[in-house]
Amino acid sequence: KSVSVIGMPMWLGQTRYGTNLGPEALRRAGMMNRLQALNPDIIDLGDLTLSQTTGQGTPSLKNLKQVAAANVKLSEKVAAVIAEGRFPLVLGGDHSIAVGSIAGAAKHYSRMGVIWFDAHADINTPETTPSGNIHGMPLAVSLGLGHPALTRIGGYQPKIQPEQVVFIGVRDIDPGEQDLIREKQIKVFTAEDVARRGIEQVIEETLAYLSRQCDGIHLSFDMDGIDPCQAPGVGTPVDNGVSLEDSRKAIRLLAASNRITSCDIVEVNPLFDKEQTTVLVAVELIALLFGEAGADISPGDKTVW
Ligand code: DIR
Ligand code: MN
Ligand code: MN
Ligand code: MN
Repeated sequence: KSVSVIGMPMWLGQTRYGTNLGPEALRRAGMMNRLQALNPDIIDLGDLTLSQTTGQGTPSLKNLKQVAAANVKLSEKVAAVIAEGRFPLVLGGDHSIAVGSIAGAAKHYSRMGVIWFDAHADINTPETTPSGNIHGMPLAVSLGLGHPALTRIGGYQPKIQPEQVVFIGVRDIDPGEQDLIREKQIKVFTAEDVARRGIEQVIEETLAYLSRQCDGIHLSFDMDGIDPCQAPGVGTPVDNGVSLEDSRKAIRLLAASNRITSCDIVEVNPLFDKEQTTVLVAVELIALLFGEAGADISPGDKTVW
């Protein structure tokens, strides 16, 4: 598989400076050498140039103008990478960048599925948001809900349908988000579901659920889905997350399925990290996604870990 890495040094989708330093921190931790040892056809396109100046939004859509402009750029880049037959790996940055990733990727598929690995549901709208932070809205935007400057990126909307979405690891859902998830009947595996039922079964059910109609699957992986004891370098940690071991297995199983067609790794904040823990976990998970020690593991095989 040919892979193009795109850095998105974005932090204006929330209010804590530092997620913009994520892509560079992953590179400094040796990500590209590790990936190129697995596959020489993994190239780094570098970071997109993004505004780092706050302002130009409203209380319910902070920094709207900058976030929208960044996602227009990213959607074009992701679309171009896929048009070349390559796999886009987008390094965040906060989770607002999923707006552009999904806008760019979804146009290549008739029904693209989305796996949303996260402590949060990120399905707020300007009407339901408790924070005004756009990183809490990208899934709603992709479903066509929210400000047109975001929902119309790429010239079409919605990008995906609710039945093409699966949440994994969620455990901090706002009331308005809960209403929308119920109304749209979106498939949810909470962190507790993962602990109780086992990650193998959760991934198997996720893939079976999306297999019904999806011709591509975007994995949007928020590092705060992992338990903060094991991945502390995030802006909004939530206790009782998916264990690191289960997170590794999830990625290995998804890699082995060969169904993932694009991916974001988001919300690494090196300024809140403890001795590079989270950065190194992110690098490891990315390496697993591209086949490091485990690409040949089939979903039924539970003995190898
Ligand atoms: C909260 C926190 N649901 C909000 N969201 C996220 O502000 O909308 N934190 N995504 O990482
Ligand atoms: Mn998120
Ligand atoms: Mn989150
Ligand atoms: Mn904990």
